[in-house]
Amino acid sequence: MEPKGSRGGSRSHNFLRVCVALVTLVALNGADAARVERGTDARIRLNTVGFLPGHEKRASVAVRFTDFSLVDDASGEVVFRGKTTGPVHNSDTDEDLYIADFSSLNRPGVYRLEVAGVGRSAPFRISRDVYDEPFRAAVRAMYLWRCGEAVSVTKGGITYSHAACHTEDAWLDFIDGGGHSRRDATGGWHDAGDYNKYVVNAGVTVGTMLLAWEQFGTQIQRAHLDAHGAQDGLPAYLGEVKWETDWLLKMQAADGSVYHKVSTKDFGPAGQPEDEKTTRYFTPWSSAATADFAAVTAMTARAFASFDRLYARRCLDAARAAYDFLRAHTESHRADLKGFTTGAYQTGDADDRLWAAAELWETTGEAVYLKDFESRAVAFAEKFDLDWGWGNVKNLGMLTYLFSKRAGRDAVILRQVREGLIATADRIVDLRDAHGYARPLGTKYYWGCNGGVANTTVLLRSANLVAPKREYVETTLDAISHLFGRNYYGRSFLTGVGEKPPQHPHFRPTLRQPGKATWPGYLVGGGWPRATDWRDEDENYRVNEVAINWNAPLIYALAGFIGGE
Ligand code: 9MR
Ligand code: ZN
Repeated sequence: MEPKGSRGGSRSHNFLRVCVALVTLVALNGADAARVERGTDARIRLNTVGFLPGHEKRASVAVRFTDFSLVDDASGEVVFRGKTTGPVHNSDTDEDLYIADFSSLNRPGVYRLEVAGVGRSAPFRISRDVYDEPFRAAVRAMYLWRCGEAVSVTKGGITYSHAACHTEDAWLDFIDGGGHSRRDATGGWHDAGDYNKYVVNAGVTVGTMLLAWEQFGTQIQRAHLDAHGAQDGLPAYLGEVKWETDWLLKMQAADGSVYHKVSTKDFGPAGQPEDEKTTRYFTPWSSAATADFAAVTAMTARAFASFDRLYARRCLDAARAAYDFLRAHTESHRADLKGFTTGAYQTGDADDRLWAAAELWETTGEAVYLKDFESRAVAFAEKFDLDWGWGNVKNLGMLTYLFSKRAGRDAVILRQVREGLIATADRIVDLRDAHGYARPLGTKYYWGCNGGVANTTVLLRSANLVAPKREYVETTLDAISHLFGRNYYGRSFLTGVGEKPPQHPHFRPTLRQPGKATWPGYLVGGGWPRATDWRDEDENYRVNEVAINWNAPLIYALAGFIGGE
């Protein structure tokens, strides 16, 4: 037990501590001994990155206890004492969790939570800029995902880099009339742990990042991002997005349709992307890809209008062409992916078409798009889905409609959309309240559900814009906290960030290469089908892969808090 108020302690205290430690070590098994050695107890689970002054701060402890204290990590001074509440029974992890609330501790510093008789947490910070570096890391990871050019980042004396890769993208063999010829589709980001490039997933990723720009552009401008994307007065953040939208523009066929993906036939081996020399092909178009393309190029036109008018015009022309193609092809058309075993990203297009109509209307103000959006919107009984992602982008369309400053919206639909958002955000808050780790997605686990947790923040922050409520912001912070360590594992799910982050993500630059440093800034998919199924193993792509569409909502979540805002 720590003497209160001093960690250095007197000599007799130190002697006592050594005795206690020895006795404990003898009594514990190997794993527990490792825990004692590390000085932290894995049963005390909290956001290991830290907290913002003026916001809620909680930990979940998987052992019965009542008294806890917060200790300044440098001085050993006890700065806060409290009693836990609970237990909350978590059905997904089958645990009784005791909740330690230290929300009123706001003084900036580095602290640990100590529980008498149990141990202490990992160190964490309280500071206004606590999420700035994780934000930069997550955006930097997008840069390192770049295909088609050499990238390099040096952090903490370690260089993460690859040479220009996939410079032959891509071959037209699977496109009618393409023959064995090439058409330029270099650039863009690799999708995930694999190096292929998929339009549907690019769409939701760019859409989420541009929404972050629309809502939190001021904060993002203050983030001091690396300069990789900066060019001709373009903010670095938009420069990074442009790396992807430049590629997307190359994915559109002359008739306005959009090829579904650029991919090898089968997933490639581990290794650097420049060493993957297998032929990569365009696959035929899909209506979902075409609609997502229309949506994000229309959004891009808005975001770039004041920086690069010509580019904005080019994006809008491309969006219109995609939309016109879809008007002439009304069926939901899946891509013909025969011959490919890589990512499918096949999805019905009703939500994608709705999104495209919303973005085109918002960018142009033209009634035809508004009419199309509204007739599609009434067909959705639920205006928002709490759990969404690449296969369901309806929320993005609904949000654009709701936030529009344009005149002409149907008052009834508008009210339904507004109420739908608020009801959905309230449900997310309720799920958070019922969960022992305050997980806003409740007890739902699936492939990439860490991205799903991050996605809830888009609805929460958006609800907060139309009907401000403290819980919406606090629940957003709970989502971040969950991903940064207030979870069953007591570990951060973002590589290189926080306590015991994943060391072995499913990510080809490091896959099966023990000893190679883990690339920082990547959110892993998370455990499923059970909450307890996450493993930090690089072969386990079902739970430990990384992906652009999971990083994007984390970028969104963090963007809103840059500089403590
Ligand atoms: O994120 C995708 C998940 O929703 C699907 O269930 C899964 C299986 O189809 O695929 C995931 O996406 C992967 C994609 O197909 C290929 N690149 C890696 C993606 C993340 O695992
Ligand atoms: Zn590449």
